[in-house]
Formats: sequence, structure tokens, C-alpha cells
Amino acid sequence: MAKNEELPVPIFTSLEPVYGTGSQLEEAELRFAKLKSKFVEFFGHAPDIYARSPGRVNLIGEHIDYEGYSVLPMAIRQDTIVAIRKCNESGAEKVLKIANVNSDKYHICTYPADPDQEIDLKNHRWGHYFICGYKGFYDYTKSKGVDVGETFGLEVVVDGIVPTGSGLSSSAAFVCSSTIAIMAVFGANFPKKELAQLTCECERHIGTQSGGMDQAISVMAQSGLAALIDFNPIRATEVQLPAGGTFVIAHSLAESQKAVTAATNYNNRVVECRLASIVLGIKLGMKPEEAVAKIRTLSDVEGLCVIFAGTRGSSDPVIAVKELLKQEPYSTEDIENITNEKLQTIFANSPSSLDVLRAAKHFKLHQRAAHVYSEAKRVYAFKDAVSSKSSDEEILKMLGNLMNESHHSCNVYYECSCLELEELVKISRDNGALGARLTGAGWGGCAVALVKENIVPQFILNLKDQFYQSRIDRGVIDKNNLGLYIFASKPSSGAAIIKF
Ligand code: NG1
Repeated sequence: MAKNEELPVPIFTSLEPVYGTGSQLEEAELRFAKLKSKFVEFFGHAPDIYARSPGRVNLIGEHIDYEGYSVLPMAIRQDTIVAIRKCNESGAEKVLKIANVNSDKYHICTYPADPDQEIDLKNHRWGHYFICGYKGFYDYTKSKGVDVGETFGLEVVVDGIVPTGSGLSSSAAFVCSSTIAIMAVFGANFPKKELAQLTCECERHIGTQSGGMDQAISVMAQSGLAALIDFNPIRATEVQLPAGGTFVIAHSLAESQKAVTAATNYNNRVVECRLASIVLGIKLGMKPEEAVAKIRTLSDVEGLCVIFAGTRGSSDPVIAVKELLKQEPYSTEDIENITNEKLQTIFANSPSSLDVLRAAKHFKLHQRAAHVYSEAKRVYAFKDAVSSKSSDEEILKMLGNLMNESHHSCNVYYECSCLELEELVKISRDNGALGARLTGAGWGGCAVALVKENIVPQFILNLKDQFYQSRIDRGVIDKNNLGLYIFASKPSSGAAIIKF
């Protein structure tokens, strides 16, 4: 039997295979009906086809996908649905019209039907994410030598319920569902692992140096299972979580604007990791010019670090970090003295990295590398714990401890937490979570807590009292919307095409 990742995106003619039965199905039926009626309202006719792709919660493995290391997320119920229609009647306008069911907040965006158009990153518009998928689809078909013929107009309506800026990958859900909708309207269907790679590249058009986890799980997830995602090449291995534990996702209510803060936050860390890996490579015997030319990520120099650790009787690459990278932040000059090359030259081909260099005062190489190597190990420890012979109770405890360690490393070494997340994580642990950590890029967004199933309702009530009530009183959120900000989640299914 073909492996899940080799299969194309499933095409369904009803909603049950995606949403199951019960309240989730009812909610989905209402959403699809509304999406269709909005489509008719905007464009005067029904869509050809629909695509959906879910958000995700990362259970462990934060900020290491772009360094080439495996991560362990699961898809969540919340998703983005895209309804699409091809306008290839003769005389039809060649434009892409992208509307949203929430048209008060997200106004209709119009773009030319030109796959080579540049995305105007200085003027961020929500429709840009659709264009990421549009450009990516054409790049992919071109690279495969497939001629998809003349361009034509597209009419699109989007309905996304993954909370934005929450670390639950609303952006990947949008990019993946858009790309799959475009693919479907062209009558094509690619293997999931190729789509995962292609949608990751798509999202880089928005200016973040995205690692690929979110798109991979959104495309490849299977209902009831988390997944260990490996990169280069992308692969997903099923992970059956132990019984008796539930993951509760809680929003810190600090919005993390990843695309807007990229130069000081997300992309800054990608650049720091690259610099840390080059400096490690040189300290471990590579010629500076060779290290600059060849080393991209910390995984590229892990082997050298492990050999070094071997001389100290260990196999832990963090030993090399501790001995070879100073704890004090590096200045640009400090690094250039080691690399014999201007940082501007090293990153000359990456405009978003040059933005990072312009904004950065110093670089914390020791701390970032220590996080990445230790977090990569925790992912495997998590996977091993899940498949160990210990009792479910013991496994849950081990998972909780690993989540706590991961959070500590994200906060102290990677500095991607924030006050609100710290408060939320502490309150979660004080109320019986076996482990709690920020999830996703951080700097706001959600925390995920591992909670024993039998205390979940009480846990949610306690968080309501201790974290959300004061925010409700201050008018930050409406008490009737609390279910959008804190909810328990089971692993949901991945992307699908729906044709009624
Ligand atoms: P969020 O911000 O949660 O979607 C981002 C990246 C991931 C990964 C995490 C940190 C994108 C689309 N996603 O996730 O690839 O690097 O941060 O682990 O950039």
C-alpha cells in the first residue's frame, strides 16, 4: 500500500469523511452553506470546487524545523476553507478576485492573473497569502515541465476559523487551502509530500523564512494521530498519543504578528542560527570560506559537534556550543573577524536576512544553538516516550516534563516567549497541567497544556477565572467568545478537496 505521504490529496463528495459526525459536522455544514451563498452573493454563481486545510498545534520541537530537525505537531479541528471558480469564458477578465465571508474585516482583494507578479511586502494585505499559493503552483508546474496553458481569472471566497496570530498556523492553513484549491481547479493533484514542500516554499513569498512544519502537518495529518515530521526529504510518521491525556490550547491574547515583526523576531533567529552554525564550523576546523559557502543550518555542523563532544566522553552537541561559542552576545565585528567575510556579503542573496542585519544590534549565538540542539533531542525523547512500554500514566508524565523543558528553553535561550505566555503557562501548571509550553513561533499566541482527561472541564474553568476573567472585565475579549480562546483538541485530519 502506498504511504500516506505518497498519496494525492483526498477528494470527497461529502463532509463526513473530513468532519466526522455530530456537532463538528453540523458546524461544517453551516460553514459550507454560508460560503456557497456568499460566493453567489459576490460573484453571481456557485463555486466549482472547495479545498480545506487545518491549523496545527505543535506539541514539541519549536524553532528547529528551519534548522532541518524533526518536529511533532498535530492538526487541529479549526481550518480554512476556500471556494474557487475558474473564469475561462471568452472575454472574461483575467483577474484574481479574493473575497472573505468575513467581508467587514477582510475586504475583497484583486490581483492580476500573473504568476510572476511581485508581492508587495511593504503593504501587507490578507489576500497576499492566496497569491503565495498562486505563484507557488505555477513555480511548481514550471519546475516539473508541465504546461498549464494560458492564465485565466479566478473567483475565490475564503472562510478561515484558525485564530490569527495565535501560533496555530492560520497562515499555513490559508496558504495550503489556497494552493490546493488552485491545483484542484486546474484538475491536478500532486502527492502530499510534494505539496508539503511546495506550500512551504509558497509561504516564503510572504517574507518569512518558514521551516515547513505547518504546511507538512496541514497537508499530511491523519485523524486521531499526531505526526513526527522529518525534513529533507519531508516525511511524516504516525504518532499515537497515550490514552488519558488531552491537549488544551489556550490563547495568551497577545497577537503575534509574524510577518510584520519578522526582521527582529522570526527571521532574526533564522539568521542567528546560520551564523552560529558557520562559527561552529570554523571553530571545529573548517576553512572560513568553506563554512560560509557550505553551512546553512545547525544540523549541517551537528556531526562535527558530536565528534568534538566525543573527545569529552559525550555525544551531546551542546558540549561544543558551551565550549566554543561565548555566552555574551556577538557583535557584527566579532563575527566578521571569525568568518573573514562581511555579513552583508554572506546574506547578499536574501533580502529578508539583510533586513535582519539592519535591525540587529548583536547576535546571541550560544543561546540559540543550545536551544536548537537540546530541543531536537527532546523531540526524539517525546517520540520514544510515546512508544515506550511504560504505563500511560508514566508516559504522560514524561511528555509533560519534556514540554516544560521545551518551554524553559524557548523562554530563556530562544527568547520567544512574552509576559502573557509566561503567566498562562504558570497558571496552567498551577492548575494541574502535566506540562505546558508556548506553541508555534511564540512572542504571543497560544500555549498548549497536557492535562489529564478527567480534569479538563475544571482546568478550563480555572483558567477562565485566573487568566481570562480580568481580560473579559477589561473588554479585551467577549465572554461569549471564550470557546475561541481556550479549547481541548483531538488530532484532526489533514487537507482535502471537496466537490459536491
Ligand atoms: P507559526 O507562527 O506558529 O505558524 C512558525 C513557522 C514554523 C516553525 C514555528 C516555530 C511559518 C509558516 N511557520 O509557526 O515553520 O518554525 O514558527 O517552531 O513560518
